[in-house]
Amino acid sequence: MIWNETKECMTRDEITVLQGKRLHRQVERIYHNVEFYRKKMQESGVEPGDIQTVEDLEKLPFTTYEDLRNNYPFGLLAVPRQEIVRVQASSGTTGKPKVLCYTRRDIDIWSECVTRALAMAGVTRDDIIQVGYGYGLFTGGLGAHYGAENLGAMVIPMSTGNTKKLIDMMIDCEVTAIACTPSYLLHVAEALEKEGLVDRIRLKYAICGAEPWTDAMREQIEQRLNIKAYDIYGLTEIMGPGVACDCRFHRGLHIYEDHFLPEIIDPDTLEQKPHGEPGELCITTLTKVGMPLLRYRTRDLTSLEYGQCECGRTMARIQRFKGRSDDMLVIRGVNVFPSQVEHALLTVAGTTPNYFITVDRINNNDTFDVAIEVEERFFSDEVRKLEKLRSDVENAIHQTVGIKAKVKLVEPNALPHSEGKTKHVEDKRKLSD
Ligand code: DLL
Repeated sequence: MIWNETKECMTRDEITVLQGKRLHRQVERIYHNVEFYRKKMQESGVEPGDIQTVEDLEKLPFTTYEDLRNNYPFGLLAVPRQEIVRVQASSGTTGKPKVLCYTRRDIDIWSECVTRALAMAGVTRDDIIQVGYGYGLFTGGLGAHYGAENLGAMVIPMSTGNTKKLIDMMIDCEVTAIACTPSYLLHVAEALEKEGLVDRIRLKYAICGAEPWTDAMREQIEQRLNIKAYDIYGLTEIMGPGVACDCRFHRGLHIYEDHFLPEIIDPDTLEQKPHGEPGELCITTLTKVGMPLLRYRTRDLTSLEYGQCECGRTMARIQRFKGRSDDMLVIRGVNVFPSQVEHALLTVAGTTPNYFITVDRINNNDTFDVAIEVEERFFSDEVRKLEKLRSDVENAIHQTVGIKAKVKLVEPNALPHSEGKTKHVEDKRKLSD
């Protein structure tokens, strides 16, 4: 099945009734099949029968990424392992990744959600789409790929890392749509401009996500490439890309409420916030079979708009993201936790745990700078040793985090120290304007 207009335009009452039914069924299944949730519900005296409507959501326990890590890799499965046909993963704060397992049906629903998102952007089976998200454990590549195939479009699985080839094929195959991170698309725009090739492309749409971006960035992409650009949101734990996407009015990202039950909570008190108020987005998966999650704390800070959109869709809209309630940074589309840098430093002798990360966006590219205090002796020894240490640190960070940092080694006490919680990060990007 492709775009389901009926579902996307249900009345609020119809959505609420459908969500209540699916929530009830999901909680029954989870209670009987996932020990982690059964124990949590028993601890708070909640029985599956207590959950009949969306109003009962508050009685259910939250799920955090620590819970996922503690149950790595298959502890939260709600089906026998033989029913799982795919695993995807995303980096966690330290060590083990967060793993997500899909049944065949989960993959079908994921594809359908991405198909809806592409259709919302105007992509049809007549389009030729390049997928420029990474393929592999990251959900971007395969998620966009299956959604576009399900739509019936012609898919070119470019993945990341070869801009020249991407541009060549974009021109030769007369590509009309692209799915990639917004910062990468700006990089592509720059390369096209440099080679004087902008007039040679046939691109009409871009579906960009995986990292925070601004309306200004969207307008720049649209103007420089003469296309329409759309925002797509998602996270590995819930599914991958396609949890929500914006329409041509760009008044927030429509979340597919028939599959995902969103709520906004206060990240400190964990109380639910009234409709429209800002806080942390939590999502309960209503139809996921393999690894369903209850009240998953995304850590993404936003608010939800429930009024009908000008496009006619009634599904709630996620408003501009205001950042995150934890210390995760999304740099060039990659999730980075400062503690990963700390772990990388532990593997290199001569470094200290005193580091400072600065993230900025210069010419639409994210910069990732890390300053690290190293032992005094490196400054009295030959320069060669300092340079070797710098390159070891760069490699260790690259291996742990997955992207390259620009590393600067400094003398002991050169970085700001504090008695209380030391600040390790400055994010200079203005992403919430
Ligand atoms: O980034 C899935 C994805 C792939 C989404 C391709 C869109 C396109 P993770 O690697 O698990 O999954 O990272 C999820 O990235 O909690 C947000 O903080 C951030 N994020 C994802 N999409 C957006 C967006 C994929 N459109 C984390 N705007 C999320 C802002 C986004 N932040």
